[in-house]
Amino acid sequence: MTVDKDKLSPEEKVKFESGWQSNAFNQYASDLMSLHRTLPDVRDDECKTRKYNPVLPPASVIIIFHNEAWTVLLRTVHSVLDRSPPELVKEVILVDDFSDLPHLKEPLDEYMAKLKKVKIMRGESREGLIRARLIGASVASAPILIFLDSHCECTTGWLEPLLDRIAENRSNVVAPIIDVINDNTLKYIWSSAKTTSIGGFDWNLQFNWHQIPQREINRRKSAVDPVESPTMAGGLFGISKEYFEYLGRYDPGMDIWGGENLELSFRVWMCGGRLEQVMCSHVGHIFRHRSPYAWRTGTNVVKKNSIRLAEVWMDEYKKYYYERLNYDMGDYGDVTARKELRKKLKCKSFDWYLKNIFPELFVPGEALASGEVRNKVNGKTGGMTNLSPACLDSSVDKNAHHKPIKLWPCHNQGGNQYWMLSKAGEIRRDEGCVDYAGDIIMIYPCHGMKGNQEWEYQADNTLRHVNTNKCLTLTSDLTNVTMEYCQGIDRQIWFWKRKTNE
Ligand code: LR7
Ligand code: MN
Repeated sequence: MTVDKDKLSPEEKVKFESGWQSNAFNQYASDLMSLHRTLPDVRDDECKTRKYNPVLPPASVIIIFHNEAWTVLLRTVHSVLDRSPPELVKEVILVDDFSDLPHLKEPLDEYMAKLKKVKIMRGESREGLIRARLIGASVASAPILIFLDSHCECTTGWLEPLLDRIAENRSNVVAPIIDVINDNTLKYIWSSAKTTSIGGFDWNLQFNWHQIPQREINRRKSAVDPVESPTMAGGLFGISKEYFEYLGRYDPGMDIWGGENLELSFRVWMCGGRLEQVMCSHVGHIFRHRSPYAWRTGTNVVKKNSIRLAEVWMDEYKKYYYERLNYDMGDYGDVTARKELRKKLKCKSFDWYLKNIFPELFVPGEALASGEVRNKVNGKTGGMTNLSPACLDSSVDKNAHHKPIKLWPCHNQGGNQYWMLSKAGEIRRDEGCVDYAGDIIMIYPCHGMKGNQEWEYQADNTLRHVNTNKCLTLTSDLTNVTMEYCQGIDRQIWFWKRKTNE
């Protein structure tokens, strides 16, 4: 639905704006739409005729929320009840994570009282999504747990293929294909990219998507067979309740948001389970560009959660994440109990996981040099008038979109100044490579074919672009980087923080 804001009355315009403000999606549009709207059947044709185990175990569907919009939450619940065989949904458990919006109190209780299968749980304090899910799981009475975010819509046939995989083997942990519900129009969008991508992560410990590798394409008989996935996005998945408990649920020391998805993904694989993306199950999710609700003040919860998972699961590989943080760890609490869990379950090593489950991931250990790249000459960088040590700087987002490389005062905190020189001659961060095609020096997705992405760190500490035989050079006004013929002048001399042979 497209709402033309300019045609709204002044009062309606206020509602429209505040809907966006408090949700980071178009609540106004959602409020105009049916709670039982029809969705397209986006499944591959082959999915519509697939046969599943005739006796599937029923599920408890757990939906956690903090200050969710009324119509969006209700549509999530109705989409579960409307599009699942009734015998397969034993209950829907709503966990209110200490919301303060009034519609989520009595009005929600009253509304849900009419839906026999729906239970509402409320905590005494703000727990964050991880502990909120633990509350839901602790009261669930069905053999299968299905977790959903509170702004989802399930499509026809979403549930059976998930349950079927768990019925097949209780250690299969399954995620649907997560389609996009547009944050503005609320349109359910089907994109073929979703059916060719699976979950990964980068060394910032952020979840990302990558292409299904050839070995998985070869292994499966059909394109709609479930795909093994190194990680999952985290919000939408199914797991046997018994297996969830056996595996140690979640780390209750994780707060608010983040990290739990990789933690559970690593744990599943390393402790004998299997994580799958089920291609015949489609659930929509409203992806938003910012988080609309309050987090904790004064602590970086994502960093804390990520350090907890790195400490317990990543063995010697945790250092690649810590380098990004410049080893500024802060207080991440006590992880002894989680380490004991890993021992008790006799889980495999992270090295095994990388080699067997995610061999596509670039491992920084294979880099020749890493860390900040500092010029010999001080720069006039970052709009500062005084001269300061100048470092190569660029943000590299998940998709390695085309950002120019700039010069910025060295800040010694990793982040946008953390680079790796790969054996293939790439200057890279995650999936982004420094690329020069004769114009601006940019970040471009790494293609592994040398070409415009091949650099040589020469004995005189210059960075030579092999294709053009030019060197990365500080501009003569000391404010930017450019490419010039290599002369070994000071403006062409760069120092990497670490070299592997040191
Ligand atoms: O303090 C909180 N308490 C909550 O109950 C914070 C959040 N929540 C609820 C919230 O209302 C929502 O239902 O938790 C759910 C997830 O929060 P979102 O929707 O703000 O997060 P997200 O969709 O950006 O987050 C993704 O990554 C998270 C990492 O911790 C969780 O794993 C989310 O479940 C996950 N969402 C998905 O996997 C959907 C697909 C997104 C992708 C990729
Ligand atoms: Mn979400």
